[in-house]
Amino acid sequence: IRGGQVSDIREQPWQAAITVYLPRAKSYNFLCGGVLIDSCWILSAAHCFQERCVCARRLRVVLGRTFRLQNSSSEQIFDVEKYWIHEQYDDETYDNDIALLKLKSEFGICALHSPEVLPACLPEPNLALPDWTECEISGYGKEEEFSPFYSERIKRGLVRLWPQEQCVPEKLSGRLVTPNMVCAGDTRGLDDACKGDSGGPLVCPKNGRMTLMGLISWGDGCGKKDTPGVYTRVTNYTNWISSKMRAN
Ligand code: 4AZ
Repeated sequence: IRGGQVSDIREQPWQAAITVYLPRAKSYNFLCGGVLIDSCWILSAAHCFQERCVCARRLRVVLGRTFRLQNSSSEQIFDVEKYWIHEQYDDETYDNDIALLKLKSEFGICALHSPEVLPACLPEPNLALPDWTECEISGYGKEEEFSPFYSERIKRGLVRLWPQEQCVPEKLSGRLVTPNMVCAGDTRGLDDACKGDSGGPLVCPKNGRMTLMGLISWGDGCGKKDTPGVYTRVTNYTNWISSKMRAN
């Protein structure tokens, strides 16, 4: 997260860190953010899984950590049983940039609710929030576009939902924006998602609950003035998500 503030996992208990095992290094490497939506289910961005051999058996999901690399008594760690990339995901435009992961469990229960681990609410399929609604993003991603490091501590930032008609290629170095994307940015030009935050949450208040409206997907740099971040529009996928969960 560029700008924003350092946070505590209890402020974003649905935040997941997705890691991948690198056999050469014999260690798990941070890959992307994710969002806990149910005891055994994590949403993330499809583009996180397109390069390297990101086989399900090499993935591991970490929940409940304020510090990305520091073990904590509140953490819950899971292997991944299987994951699904959206069938219409387009790796050129990042259209349909959504992936669903099923965590491995012995008895059908995976994440246990705690102050540090709690799922985000999914929106109703037709939920449309007013333009410029203030929402929150979070992640362990970079604090500057060209920083060599990911953030060691979880951060959160405040961004506002952009009117769709203002979210156009001219604002995003010419790249296409589809109806499956939603733009959000800080009108002060400070807070924004950045590299490594992908797959993580954009949550907005709805009836007093934080509701998952977006998944961090792409942008033109991080925190440039008048340049929004682009998010997968979660309301367009509630049927895709629930049908996968029901069938599996
Ligand atoms: C990335 O590279 C990335 N400013 C994600 C979000 C944004 C930029 C880059 C939005 O994963």
